[in-house]
Amino acid sequence: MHETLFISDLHLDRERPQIIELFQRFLSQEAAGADALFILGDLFEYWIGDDACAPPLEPVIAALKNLADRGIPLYLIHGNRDFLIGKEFARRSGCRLLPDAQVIDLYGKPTLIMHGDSLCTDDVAYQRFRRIIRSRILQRLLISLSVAMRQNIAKRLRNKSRQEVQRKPTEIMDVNQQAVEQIMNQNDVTRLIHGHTHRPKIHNFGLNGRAARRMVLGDWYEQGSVLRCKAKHCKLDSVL
Ligand code: LP5
Ligand code: MN
Repeated sequence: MHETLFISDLHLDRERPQIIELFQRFLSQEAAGADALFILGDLFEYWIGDDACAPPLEPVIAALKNLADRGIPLYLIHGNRDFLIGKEFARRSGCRLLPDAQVIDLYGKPTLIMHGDSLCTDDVAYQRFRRIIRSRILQRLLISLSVAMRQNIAKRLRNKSRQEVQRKPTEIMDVNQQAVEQIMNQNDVTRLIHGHTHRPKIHNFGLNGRAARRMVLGDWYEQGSVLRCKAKHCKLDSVL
């Protein structure tokens, strides 16, 4: 059974051990038979550096490594919560880090994969924040701080973000269709897979006279969302 799996927005956190367990089961049962597994960002609730992995998350790294050692290719894109995942995590988990906006060959069909946050261009305040927080110089500075200081900053940012998200109109927190079409054109693709918005759906639309498709992954707060792609078609599903 040739199948490639896509997941995102698991937001793994020590406070939700049942989702950590669900993910471990997914890795050992479903992903073990896949051609590849792509994790499109926000695997973790937040990540403040590879040197500060909380012990309850260690088994996740071991489970990923186990899968990689069994020959299943694992790929990871950063999300807006875990963009500080680095080379050490990649080495220990056996995941290959991909840049945001990567074209992959999905059974012969060029497919663009992203986290999706960069497509939410109507959320101007977030895009401004993103440019700053994702700058290399700031990241290098953040990573040089003590774990306690980083924890503190992450907590403040989460609190601020929670307040902001509550007050923002929900429409501006979805992707902007023009931004979608622009990046698809730039990469010459008619298929896009992303997460971030937690609005699982397959959108069909026309792009320069061709049929295009945007497949949006859901989150793992209540249950696991997975996109299963075979050579002929992709299906949005829940994990078993
Ligand atoms: O995360 P989510 O989905 O709830 O909301 C996002 C956008 N918010 C974010 C911020 C993250 O949640 C913050 C957590 C990151 C922790 C990672 C490690 C931190 C590194 C530092 C430690 C070393 O991404 C949210 C979007 C929403 O998606 C929908 O797309 O709207 O955007 C915001 O809320 C951003 C605000 O609009 C602007 C925030 C300005 C913050 C100013 C700094 C405050 C003071 C910080 C103290 C140092
Ligand atoms: Mn996200």
